[in-house]
Amino acid sequence: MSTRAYGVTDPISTANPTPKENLLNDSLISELKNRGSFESEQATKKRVEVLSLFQKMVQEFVYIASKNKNMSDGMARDAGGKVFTFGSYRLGVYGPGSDIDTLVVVPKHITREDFFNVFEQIIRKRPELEEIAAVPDAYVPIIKIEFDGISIDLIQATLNVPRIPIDMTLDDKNLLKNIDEKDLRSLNGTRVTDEILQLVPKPTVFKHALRCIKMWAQQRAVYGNIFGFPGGVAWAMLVARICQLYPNAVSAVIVEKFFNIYTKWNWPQPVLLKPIEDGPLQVRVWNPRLYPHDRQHRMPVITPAYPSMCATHNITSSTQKFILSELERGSEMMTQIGLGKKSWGDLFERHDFFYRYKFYLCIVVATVSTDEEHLKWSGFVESRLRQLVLKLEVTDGVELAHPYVKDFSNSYLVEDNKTEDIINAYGTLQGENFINSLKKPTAEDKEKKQIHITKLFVGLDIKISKTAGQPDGIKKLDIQYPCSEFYSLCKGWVSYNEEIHQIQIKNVKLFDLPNDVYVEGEVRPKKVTKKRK
Ligand code: 3AT
Ligand code: MN
Ligand code: MN
Repeated sequence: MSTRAYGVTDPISTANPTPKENLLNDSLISELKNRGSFESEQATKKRVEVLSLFQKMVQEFVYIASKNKNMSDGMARDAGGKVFTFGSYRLGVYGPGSDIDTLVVVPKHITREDFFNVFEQIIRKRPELEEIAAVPDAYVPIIKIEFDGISIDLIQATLNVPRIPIDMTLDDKNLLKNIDEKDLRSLNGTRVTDEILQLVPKPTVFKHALRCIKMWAQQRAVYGNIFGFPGGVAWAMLVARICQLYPNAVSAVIVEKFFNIYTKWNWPQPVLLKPIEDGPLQVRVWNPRLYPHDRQHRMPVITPAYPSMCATHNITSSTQKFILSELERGSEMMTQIGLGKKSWGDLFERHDFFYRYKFYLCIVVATVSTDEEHLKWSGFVESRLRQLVLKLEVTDGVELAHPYVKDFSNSYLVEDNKTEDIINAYGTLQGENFINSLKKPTAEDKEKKQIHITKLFVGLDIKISKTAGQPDGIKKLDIQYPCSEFYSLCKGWVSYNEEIHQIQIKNVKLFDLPNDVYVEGEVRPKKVTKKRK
C-alpha cells in the first residue's frame, strides 16, 4: 500500500480494489490491446536499443565538438552528454505509430550550431538513417528523423555546466539559471513529464488509465492543443491528479473517478499536482491573482515543473462546452459499464462531429509550391484557427463554433486547370467529382506544377432570432466580419506570398460535406423528407 502523500490535498480514498474492480480493469486492458494501443515487446526492445545507440552518438558528438574547441582528450571525454526523452514514450503511453521525443543535453561549451553541424553529420553517416529534416530556426529548434523504422524528434539543451555525467537529472531548477530561452523551452518537456511520473503513486496504474483517456479523447475528438482542446500533456496531468486522489485504485477505477470528478469540477479552479513553486528566473509563473491573462483560462491544468504554466490556455468557450458534454457522456457510460449494460467499446465509440451541425465552415488552405512550403503555411493557419473560433463565438447568432481536431490534406497536379477552380471545388460534395478527376503527383512529378491543399472544419450551432423592426424578417447571420478579420490575420504571416499561398473560407451545409470526412463504415447523414410519415 502506498503511504506517501501525493498532491495538494489528502487522498479521497485509499481503498484497495475489489474483485469486481479487478475484473473490470482486466477487461479495460484487453479492450486497449484489441484496439492496438500497445506495441509488441520486440518493437519496444528496438526503441530501447536505438536510444542506447543515440546515447553513444551523443557522447561522441560532445567529444568531437569539444576537441574542435581545442580541449584536451581527457576533458573532451569527461564533458559527457546525455539523452533524455519526453512525450508519449517517456510517459509510457506510446503505440505502434508513436515517435520518440528525445532531448539531447550537452555542457555549456557545446552550441546549437554544433548540434546542427557536428551531431547532424554523425546522424547522416548512420546506415539506419532513412529521412532527415532539420529546422534550426523553429521556436524549439529540432531535427526530425526516420531511423531504422522509428520516427525520432531530436531537440537540444545546453546547460550552464562544464560536464553532463551519465547520471545527470534535470529536476534541479537552478539548472535553468543563465541559459538561453530556446534551451529553457527544450528542457521543459522532459522536466514536466519526469515530474508527473514522480507525482503519481503507481506509475503503471497511471499509464494504463492515461491510455484509456487518450483513446477516449481521440475517438471523441477532444484531443489537440492547437485546436483548443487538451493535448497529451494536459490529459496526462488530469489523469495524474485522479491517481493522487485514489492512490490504491486500479486503472478502471481511476477512469471512472476521472469522469465523476471532472464533471463536477468547479472550473476555473486549477488542477494542480503540487503547490506552485517560485524560482530563480525572471519568468512568469502561472498566477491568476497577479496576471489578468491567467484569469481568462477556463479549465486551467498547471504543469508541475518550475516555471509552472497552464497547459490548457487554448480552451475557448465553445471547446469547453464540448469537453464538458463529453465528460458528462463519459460519466454516464461509466455508470452503465459498472452495471454491465455497456462495455468499454461504447466509451470509445467514434464522435459524430460530421453529423451534429447543420452548418459548417470549411477553411481551405492551399500552396502552389513545394510540400515543405505548404507545411509551413498550413501550419501557420492551423495555429491561428483558434482566433477565428474566438471571433465567431462573439458573433450574434453563433451559439457554438466548434473546431474539428484534425485537418485533411491532399496534393494534386495542376495541369491545365486553374488553381482557383481547384480551391473552389475542394471541401464540398459538389466539387468532389472534379477533385477526384485530378491527378496525384508521383515521385517523377517533382518538376510539374502542384497544388497542396488542406481543409479544416468548424461546426456552427446557429440560433437566429427574428428581429423586431424587420417585417417578418429573419435576421441573417453575418460572419463576414470574423472571416475577413481571419483572412487579414493569415495574410499578415511574415512569409505570406499571394502568388503561392491561398486561403478560402466556405459555408458548407451538413448534406454538402465531402465524403472523405466520413470513415469506413460510416453512412452519410440522410435528409429526412417530409413524406416519411
Ligand atoms: P505520439 O504518441 O508521439 O503521437 P505525443 O504525446 O508524444 O504523442 P508529440 O510527439 O507530437 O506527441 O509531442 C510530444 C511533446 O512535444 C508534446 C509537446 O510538449 C511537444 N510538442 C509537440 N509539438 C510541438 C510544437 N509544435 N511546438 C512545441 N512543442 C511541441
Ligand atoms: Mn511523441
Ligand atoms: Mn514528437
